[in-house]
Amino acid sequence: MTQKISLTRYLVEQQRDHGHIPSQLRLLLEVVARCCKTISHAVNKGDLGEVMGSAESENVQGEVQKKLDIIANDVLIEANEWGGHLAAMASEEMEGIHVVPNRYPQGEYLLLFDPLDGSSNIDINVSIGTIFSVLKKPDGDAGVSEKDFLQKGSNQVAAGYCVYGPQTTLVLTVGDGVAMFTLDREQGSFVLTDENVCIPEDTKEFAINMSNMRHWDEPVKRYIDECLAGKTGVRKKDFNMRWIASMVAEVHRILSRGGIFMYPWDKREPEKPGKLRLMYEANPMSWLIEQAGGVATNGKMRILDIQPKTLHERVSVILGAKNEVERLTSYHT
Ligand code: P6P
Repeated sequence: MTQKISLTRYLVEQQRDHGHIPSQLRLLLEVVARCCKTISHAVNKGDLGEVMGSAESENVQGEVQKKLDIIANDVLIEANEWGGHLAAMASEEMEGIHVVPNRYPQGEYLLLFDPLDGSSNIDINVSIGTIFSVLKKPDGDAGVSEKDFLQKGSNQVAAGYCVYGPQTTLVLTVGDGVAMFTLDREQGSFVLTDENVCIPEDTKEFAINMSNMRHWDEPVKRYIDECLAGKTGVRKKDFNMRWIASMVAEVHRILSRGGIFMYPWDKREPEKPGKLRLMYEANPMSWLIEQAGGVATNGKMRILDIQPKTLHERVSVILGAKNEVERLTSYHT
């Protein structure tokens, strides 16, 4: 029987071989993984627990919060305060940063997360997930402020997500490729089930919310029209379409079998550069995609090169199969 490699063993051996996971970062990642197990347990309760439905409140984005949004956020905040590995946290569900309270030692890392992405799918039992990104606090003054978080995605030291679907799977990169860990509920631990994940450079599967077609910019309309023309058009091959309305599930599909995912800017809210958030959705997902051999742009530039101006800023996202993302990006430029 093949030996099961736990997340802890993977992180220890990765540090031994590549040196990218100092002990404080390993502690951070193991705490986040434990949070994902707790969140998975809460999500799986469904109507059998007191976790479903709206929390009758709105988040900083003006979106109605689900009870599980707040539960997931609280789990991550409470579990990451006392370890001494973090200086502060930022979340889609909180307007400002959460500085580690003075009663605990402060560490050198900054943790950003979307605690439960795709939460509109909770009530219909469709996969949702937790997305996280880790930065290092810039050297300098003892305190920590929001501006310390405003770093390019290329500065990330770790990024990942946990998808709560038929399996609960943690997907992680520290800059040496992408590894996947499936939750072994009997052992209560994440077990390595895939590493050196690789996205094919070509695909026949695209993901976009087609109901927004009339609002898209011309380059996106051209790209999608060509996909829809299939064999009869310039692409000379037929395409399949998916839209789950859960970015974590879409990215997991792409990491598992390839594809391209798009949430481009559109005319509905022209003042916004896109719908998805740069710091805790697009940046971690873009690094994972690049580490698996894919490409991630906002239509004009590499997402990881974008200099953030505000914590909750949005961005247009095109990510996945190298040749497809480069084709659509070339239509923009
Ligand atoms: P729409 C979920 O709310 C999310 O932020 C992403 O996970 C998902 O890809 C997108 O929004 C879905 O947006 O407009 O199709 O509901």
